[in-house]
Amino acid sequence: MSNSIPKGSTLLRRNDFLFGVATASFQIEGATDLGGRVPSIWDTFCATPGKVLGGDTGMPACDHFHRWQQDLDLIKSLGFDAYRFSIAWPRIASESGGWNQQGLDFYERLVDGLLERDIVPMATLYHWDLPQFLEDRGGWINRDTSYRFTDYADQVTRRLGDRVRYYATLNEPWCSAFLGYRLGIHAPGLKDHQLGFQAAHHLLLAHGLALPIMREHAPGAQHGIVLNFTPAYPATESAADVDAASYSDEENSHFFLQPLLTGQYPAAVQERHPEWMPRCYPGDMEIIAQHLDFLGVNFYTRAVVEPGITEDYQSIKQADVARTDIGWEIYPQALTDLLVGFKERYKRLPPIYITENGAADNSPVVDGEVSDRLRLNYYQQHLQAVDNAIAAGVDIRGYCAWSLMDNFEWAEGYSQRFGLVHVDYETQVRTPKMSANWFRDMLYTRS
Ligand code: IFM
Repeated sequence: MSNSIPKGSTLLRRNDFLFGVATASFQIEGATDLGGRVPSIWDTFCATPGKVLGGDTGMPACDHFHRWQQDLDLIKSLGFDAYRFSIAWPRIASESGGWNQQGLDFYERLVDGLLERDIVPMATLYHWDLPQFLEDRGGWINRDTSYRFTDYADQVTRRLGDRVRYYATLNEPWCSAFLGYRLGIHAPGLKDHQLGFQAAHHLLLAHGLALPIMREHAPGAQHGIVLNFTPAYPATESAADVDAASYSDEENSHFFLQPLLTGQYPAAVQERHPEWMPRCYPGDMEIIAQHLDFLGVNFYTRAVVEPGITEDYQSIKQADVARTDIGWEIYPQALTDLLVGFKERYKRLPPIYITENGAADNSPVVDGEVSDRLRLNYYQQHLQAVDNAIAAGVDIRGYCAWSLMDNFEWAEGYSQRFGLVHVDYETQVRTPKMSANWFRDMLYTRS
């Protein structure tokens, strides 16, 4: 099979460049009622009619809770160096305030299983599955949730310590805050601008409060956070479109990244929407702007925007552009531009890991094979985009494909398949796709 990443590319030449696959607890584990797990906001959201396509739920997902050993063998057989997974807070916490040892045992076995297979564990503490009992107390609108997260981070890192080599506090707080509390698209489904920004602040505060404790329990691990970015491009060169795109980036990207790296929310957002700004206590911004060992960057697509009629910006759908099956434009140059732009804007930019990148390609199994050509092309183009950013001087140290296997795609249910490995949800048979085999061949021929 052809290997379209040039042989001399930095990605393949550097043997310290980590290649991984990523997943998240609620999307793959299933077993939502086992092992002492308490309900999460996603169980509630799925049970609410009309919220998730097809009424799909976290059951059965990939039944990874029972099949994790087979899944780790799969990762090994595909030649990946690292596995980025998330820990389910609802498997660890209990409403009475105690900690569920069965949940901690599960993740301890998983981490040890990775180490036995010589796969680097990269754990995310929060990939959107807030225990429902905390949402009942206000969720991320309630400042207390940031402190409850800190307690949870304490428990996990106390148990797993340095065996996990990379810890991320949060995955994509933009989604938790804005999709969950501002736009009503994700759990818990609230729709209020101010609530969205308040949730964002409490998530970032949770991150900053937890980091010192995590470092104490896992001094040899790398500690960071994972953000998602959909950079905006102006629909035309008009000043209005350029301004709309620039403001969109301030609100959606820099509102999350800038406080982490400078201790300040972007002035453009504060000036335009003082009424949306979160309540901050003295000292919060210093807590948020802790040293980061790494920044995780999740990238899928770009947005093309113009001023909205009532909003500051609106996305417009481009005609005649390549798209993945979920409808997202394929535009790899935006990944290079984004990374180079960060290097230009932020003096304190930490080393970067691309913690998610991938495509929905719903190609079926035919005669035991999945010819996911769209996904394969997407990966080749985006690996080239990462290589170009490295050549431009950005310190990028790893790349995780999203995802190891098809899984529960949030509000889209099981309708969108992002996996390198096909999952038949009825039989739980896993079938590596053409893209998985391409990765395997590439990874095994690294110099
Ligand atoms: O499936 C999600 C993942 O949970 C977070 N990042 C984007 C992926 C694709 O939508």
